Formats: sequence, structure tokens, C-alpha cells
Amino acid sequence: MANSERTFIMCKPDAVHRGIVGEIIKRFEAKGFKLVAMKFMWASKELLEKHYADLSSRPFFPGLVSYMSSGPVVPMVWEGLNAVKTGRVMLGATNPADSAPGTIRGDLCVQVGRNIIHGSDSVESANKEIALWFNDNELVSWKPASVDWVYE
Ligand code: IDP
Ligand code: MG
Repeated sequence: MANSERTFIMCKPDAVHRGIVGEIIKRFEAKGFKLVAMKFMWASKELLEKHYADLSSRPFFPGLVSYMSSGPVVPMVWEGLNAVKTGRVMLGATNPADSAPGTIRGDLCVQVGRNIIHGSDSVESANKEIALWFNDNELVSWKPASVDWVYE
């Protein structure tokens, strides 16, 4: 069902250090999306190299992997109508210099190499990323009490 599209969202180490994880989660909750999975962990370089495999030839790749492995992260799965596309809109442009005010990056960060949050860019990559970061038994099946007030 369309309402059950899932996206992989992750607070990066700068979001954790800056104490804005709650602010980020709050936006997805307030939007009306459903939290399906979340954990707090320090990701290995190996996992991050897999996660960002598509960017491995880019000049910023080594710096990206060392940034992402420099502290704990908060990987999450959020579910809802158009969760992937709407999630990207909520994040704002990759470079915070171009992110509109009102978006997470537009409001809360300054530089592309410290852009605080990851979000899947397609349903296909969401499915890959969810499988990379979570086991099936970590994806919680539940029905929010608000569901009939979020969807008609
Ligand atoms: P996205 O996170 O908006 O999907 P991608 O192009 O997939 O953007 O890049 C992944 C991450 O790599 C970005 O979020 C950012 O942390 C980092 N990154 C992208 N471009 C640059 C750059 O030019 N310099 C430094 N880091 C970059
Ligand atoms: Mg990307």
C-alpha cells in the first residue's frame, strides 16, 4: 500500500554531537510519519563504505567515511505516503548553502561536509539501506493511534 512506503533516515555524528537528534526526530513525528525502527550505534568504516558505495570514486569519499565514522549515528526507518520523496524534501538540498529555510539542513547546518542527516533518494535505495542497517526483527509492526487522522 502507498501509505506504507519506507525510507531510511540517519542522524549523522554531527547531529548527535550537536544535540539536535530530538529536533530532527520531532519533524518526522510531527509530519505524521510512522517510526518503524531506530537505533543508536557507532558505525564501522566497513558498513559506511557499503552504505556510500555509489560515491566511492568521488574525491570526498575518504573524508565522508571518516566523518561518518567519527562518532555515533542514529539510523531510523520511517514509513508513510511518499516517505522517500517527502523525506528528501524535508531534508533539503545536499549542500546546506542551497537548502531552503524550513528544511532540516536549511535550518540546522551550514556546510556540505557536515550536513547532519542522511535520507534515501529512491524506494530502491531505501530498501537496500534498510536491509543494510537493520535486521528484519528490528522493524517493528504497529498501528499508530493517529493513523485515521493522518490519512483519509
Ligand atoms: P545526499 O546525502 O543529499 O543524498 P549525496 O550526493 O548522496 O547527497 O552525498 C552523500 C553525502 O556525501 C552528503 O550528504 C555529504 O555528507 C557528502 N558530500 C556530498 N558532496 C560533498 C562534497 O562536495 N564535499 C564534501 N562532502 C560531500
Ligand atoms: Mg545520497
